[in-house]
Amino acid sequence: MPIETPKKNWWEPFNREEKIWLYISIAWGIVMFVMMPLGHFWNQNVSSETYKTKPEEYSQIIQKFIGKYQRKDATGQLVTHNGKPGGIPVVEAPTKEQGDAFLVAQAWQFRPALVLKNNKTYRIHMSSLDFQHGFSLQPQNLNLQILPDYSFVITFKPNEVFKAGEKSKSFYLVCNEYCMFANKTSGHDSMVGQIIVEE
Ligand SMILES: [Cu+2]
Repeated sequence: MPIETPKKNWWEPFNREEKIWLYISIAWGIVMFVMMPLGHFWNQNVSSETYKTKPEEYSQIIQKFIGKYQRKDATGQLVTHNGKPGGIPVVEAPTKEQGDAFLVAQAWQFRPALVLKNNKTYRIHMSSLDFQHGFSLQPQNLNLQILPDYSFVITFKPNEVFKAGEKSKSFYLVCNEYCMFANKTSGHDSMVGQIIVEE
């Protein structure tokens, strides 16, 4: 049986229910329109500080940065995220007063794992060595784009509340811009980085 043609009555006035929904959507539209400029004054916008760079140049900056700030354990061994020599280096980021921190996204990893002190301000540069990646800080839901050829700086101050006995909190970086797959063990879906906030 064919679908019946609806009764042609669009020229008739709205009924009560239609009117209510229409007013709700108009009111919501106005709320959102007002919220956007207000967000600017509430400091809800991420910084727009950007620099031109090149993958080769940024790769060298990252290497130098990791070489200078990678964490060492009590025996002087360099610390990595999984405790193995080839792991992602764990780096004690310098605060804003001490200098800039750097993060790189590359298929399919974020490097290094940054250690931040709670309630200190940091300037974190981020760039990509290949194609577009995403920076999604979980579970805080801060979402940014990481692009090659640009170094994007966020100014960032963790203000975590620690429970008694808790010394650090781990946050995950997830790539939220599809950057292809490689094989069963690495690819966009396994591209996860880490930020550690310490008291
Ligand atoms: Cu990615």
